[in-house]
Amino acid sequence: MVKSINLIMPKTDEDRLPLLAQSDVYPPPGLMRLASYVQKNTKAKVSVYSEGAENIPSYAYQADIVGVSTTSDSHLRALNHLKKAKQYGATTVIGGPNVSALSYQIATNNKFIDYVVKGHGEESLVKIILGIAKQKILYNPVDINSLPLYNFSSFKSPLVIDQKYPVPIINIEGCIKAVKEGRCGFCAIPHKGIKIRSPDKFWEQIRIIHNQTGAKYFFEVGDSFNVGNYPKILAKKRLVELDDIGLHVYISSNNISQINPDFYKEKLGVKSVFIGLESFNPKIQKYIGKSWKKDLTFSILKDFSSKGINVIYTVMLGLPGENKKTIKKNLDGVKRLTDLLEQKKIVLSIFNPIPGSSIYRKLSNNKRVLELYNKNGKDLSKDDIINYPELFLAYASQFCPDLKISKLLKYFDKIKALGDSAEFSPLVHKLRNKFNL
Ligand code: B12
Ligand code: SF4
Repeated sequence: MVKSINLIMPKTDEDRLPLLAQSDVYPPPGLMRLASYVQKNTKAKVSVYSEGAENIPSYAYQADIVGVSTTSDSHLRALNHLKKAKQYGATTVIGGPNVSALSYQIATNNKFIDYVVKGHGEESLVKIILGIAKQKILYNPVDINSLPLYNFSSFKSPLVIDQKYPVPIINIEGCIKAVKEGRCGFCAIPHKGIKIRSPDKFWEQIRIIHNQTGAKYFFEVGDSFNVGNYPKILAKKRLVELDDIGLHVYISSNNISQINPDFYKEKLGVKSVFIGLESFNPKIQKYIGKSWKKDLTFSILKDFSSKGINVIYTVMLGLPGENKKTIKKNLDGVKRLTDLLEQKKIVLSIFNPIPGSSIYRKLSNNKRVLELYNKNGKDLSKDDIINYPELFLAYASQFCPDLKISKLLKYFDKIKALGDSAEFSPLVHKLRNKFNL
């Protein structure tokens, strides 16, 4: 009998706020990749739904297998979808980034979940479908180059292509900065090393989606686009018919000196670059393992901007060692950088200690943080539902002893006001409510 598999991407939880909600509506590349692999390797019928695009219809829960993705900010919703699917009698599977460091807790606490998939889902899902999965927690890494390209035919939620927002694709896995200098302290991405899809496949993937949907603007979600000579080879292999395709890419501050904004614009059609700066304080940068050269970085970003390429950069407040002085330095840094840029797009957030990151490991071994957090039935070592605002406060009391939450929120607003469209941090409104600010 042909099995039906429904995959669901939940929205960000209600009490959190999405950072880049507009791209939430597009088919999620992780689930599209899973769907195409399953279709190639089994006879199952796969459908993908996205809660960013529609309220999940009840028929989406009525399948032989229902798989749901989870991030730290969509976990509650993910659990609710799986509960509903279980009520309809489905075999339930959870996967996604939030599983990597919490697989044991998720498997233990949620009896309505049958399988917990760590890391890549392709092989594990096929094993579940074929009935040969032996454990509740599965881990089966795959090589990105062995995976089929996908189109959006299994995406069943309404697909609206808005050329203003880039459609996500995935051709690069891993981060050049993490490989060269180690992972940033706040980063919980589990991939080791870097895997890159052949340039032919990169453009072919774009061509398939472009032909199917008319989309002309794509978001390569790989953690760093500037990997060795990849951009150069991509430019050489660019298909003539894709001349008018635009790209949005992540660039890494680690090897920014190798980037030529002219080349990115003219040869690759890059329309927008996203760079993680996080802090303008060398001491904090050192602590989180993300140091960058100010003059060089400012000058390359200015160059991008003057060529009409949109520059989006991230700033995170509340990192270890943050105090009034360091926040003021961030404010000053943002002022100086925004003055250089034509567009002033900052993704501003308050540091969210997520499981899997090295800072999380430190705080979860800190006796005082645990004393402060583990109250009212909460237990950081056992729970999969984490109260991040409470955890942030417990962490901040030990890792940022000179930081006043009222100052943090005040300066958050000041920095936010400097950007055209600085985004809201998920933690901020919770903290505001708690402190009546
Ligand atoms: C692109 C992206 C986005 C896009 C999503 C576009 C889209 N429509 O999907 C946007 C900008 C909308 C976005 C939003 C958010 N994101 Co985001 N995002 C990414 C990014 C850069 C790439 C994700 C991706 O596509 N990877 C490639 C695919 C192939 O991998 P994958 O999604 O992990 O899927 C594989 C496995 O995880 C697994 N899998 C995934 N789901 C499932 C489900 C089942 C059933 C199974 C079996 C397996 C499985 O199989 C897949 C294939 O192998 C990652 C960083 C990264 N390098 O992964 C962050 C990342 C996933 N995002 C993250 C976060 C926190 C968010 C937000 C919560 C931010 C916010 N507050 O708004 C929101 C949440 C949105 C939501 N619905 O929950 C975190 C998650 C951390 C964590 N531990 O949970 C990450 C890891 C970034 C980070 N530095 O920490 N994001
Ligand atoms: S935060 Fe970004 S730059 Fe730092 S290790 Fe993670 S993916 Fe790489």
